[in-house]
Order: sequence, then C-alpha cells, then structure tokens
Amino acid sequence: ERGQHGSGSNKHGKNAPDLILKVPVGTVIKDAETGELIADLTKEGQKVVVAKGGKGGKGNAMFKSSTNQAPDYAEEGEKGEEKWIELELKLIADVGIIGFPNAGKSTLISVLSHARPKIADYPFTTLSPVLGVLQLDIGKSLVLADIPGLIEGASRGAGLGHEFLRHIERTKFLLHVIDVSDFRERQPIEAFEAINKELSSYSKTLLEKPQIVVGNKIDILSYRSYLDTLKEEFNKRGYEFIAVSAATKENIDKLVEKLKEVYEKLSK
Ligand SMILES: Nc1nc2c(ncn2[C@@H]2O[C@H](COP(=O)(O)OP(=O)(O)OP(=O)(O)O)[C@@H](O)[C@H]2O)c(=O)[nH]1
Ligand SMILES: [Mg+2]
Repeated sequence: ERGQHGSGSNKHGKNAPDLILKVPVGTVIKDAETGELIADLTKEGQKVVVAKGGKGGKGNAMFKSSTNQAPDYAEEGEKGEEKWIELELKLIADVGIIGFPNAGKSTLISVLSHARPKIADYPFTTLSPVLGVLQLDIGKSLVLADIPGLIEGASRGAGLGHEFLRHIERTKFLLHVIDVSDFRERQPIEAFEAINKELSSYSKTLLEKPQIVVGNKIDILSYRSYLDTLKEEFNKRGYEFIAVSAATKENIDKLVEKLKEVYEKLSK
C-alpha cells in the first residue's frame, strides 16, 4: 500500500498499514514472475515480509529553511512495493502413504493412527490428503499422510495425482501400499512399478525417498506362498517388504516396528 502524503500544519504522512495475510503452516511463497522462492513457512507463527508498504511522506515542516519558514509543499507518500506471488501448500508429514486407489491406504492410516477417514469399497474414495499421527513407544510420533489419487498418468495430470504428488516432496519416507490379492488389472509388482514411474516422472528425487513396501489384504489371499515370491522380488529391488492385513490387523505390529526402525535410522 502507498504511504499517506505528508501535509501542511507540520504533518508527516502515515506509513502504509501492514497488510497481513495468514496462511497455513506448510505454505511455500514464490515470486509468480520469476518462480524464485521467497519463503517456505514451515513453523507455526513464522512471518515474512513479501512486499514493503510505502513510507509516509514528510510534512511541510521538514522542508523549512532559513529562506522559507512556512513551506507550502510536502512530500508524497512512497508507493508500496508491488509483487505477484504464488502460494502453494505442501503438507509436512514424516511418512507418505502411496499406492493405487483401493489398495487400502485409508484403512491402513486408520489402524496406524487416530485418523478416521471414510472408507468404501470403490476407488477414489479419498479425495484429499488425510493426516494421521502414529505414536511410537520411544516417545516420538510420526505424522502420516494418506496421499490419494495416484494413478497411471498422474505425473502428467491424470486424475488427482498431480495435485497431490507435491505433498510427497517433504516426507522422509514412503509406505507404498499394494493390494496383493488383486490381479485383475495388473500384477502387484506391476502396480508398484507403475506408481513409481509416476513418482519419477514428477520428480526424480521422489523416487530416491526410501520406501517400505506394504503388501496389503493378505487375509483374502488364497496362496500365502506367493508372499515369499513377492518378498524376494522386492528385496532384490532393494526394498523391504511387509505383508499385512489392515482389515484383520495381522502383522500391523511388525509394520509399526519397521516404521520405528526406519525413522530412527533416518533421524541419526
Ligand atoms: N479384505 C481386506 N480388505 C481391505 C483391507 N484393507 C482395506 N480393505 C478394503 O479395501 C477397500 C479399499 O480400502 P481403502 O482403505 O479405502 O483404500 P484406499 O487406498 O484408501 O482407496 P481410495 O482412497 O479409494 O483410493 C475397502 O473396502 C476396505 O475395507 C484388508 O487388509 N483386507
Ligand atoms: Mg483412501
């Protein structure tokens, strides 16, 4: 905003009042023209000046001199800085839960934490990221984010994927959930690779995040021996594999142990 003009009767113009915009923690501010990062607000209460308001103009008294004791001019208020900015909200979570629709991400976040997402037996039930908190017995807690909407083509904007891929950027590691009972559209390993392809097309660094592969829905898997094959395949690719049932909670305790282990390793 512009500062007030200075005026006669010795009045100094007022500085422009501050225009304060409140934004959620996790907001990234960029210069809309150059794309330059102005600030990354990751802490509660953090403040940043994006554009300075104009200073008030000096009043006529400031222009007094020996020859002009009552000047009839005053300074104009300065113009405030102008800037177009772009605000982007990125979640700050420790763990991102990814996987195809219907893999069981929402069910998993609800059994791991106190999140109570809607769960239904059709894909795309979850339309926006959901956060949950997992309390670890070491007095620490992990913030989990259920990242919905990833499908093939997500990195190019298909479905809701593009909208949510950015939320993965700040997580420390990923839980990649696959439905090991479902072979209708693709084999579980193909599902895993298809999602990873989307991650890497969006940004190479996303694929470098550590992933724990969670093979879900083992309660309805007819051939349990298939899990050994899967474990071998994932280990070969350098990933840990844990088979669970989010529905019956089988092996959820093992998964929590694994989450703790990875968290401790990454916090060193
Ligand atoms: N049998 C069985 N069903 C499960 C398990 N986990 C989830 N489901 C079911 O699978 C369906 C999808 O689960 P969600 O948790 O909603 O899956 P999601 O990945 O969040 O799916 P979207 O949000 O729709 O993308 C629901 O009907 C769940 O009850 C499991 O371990 N076993
Ligand atoms: Mg869901």
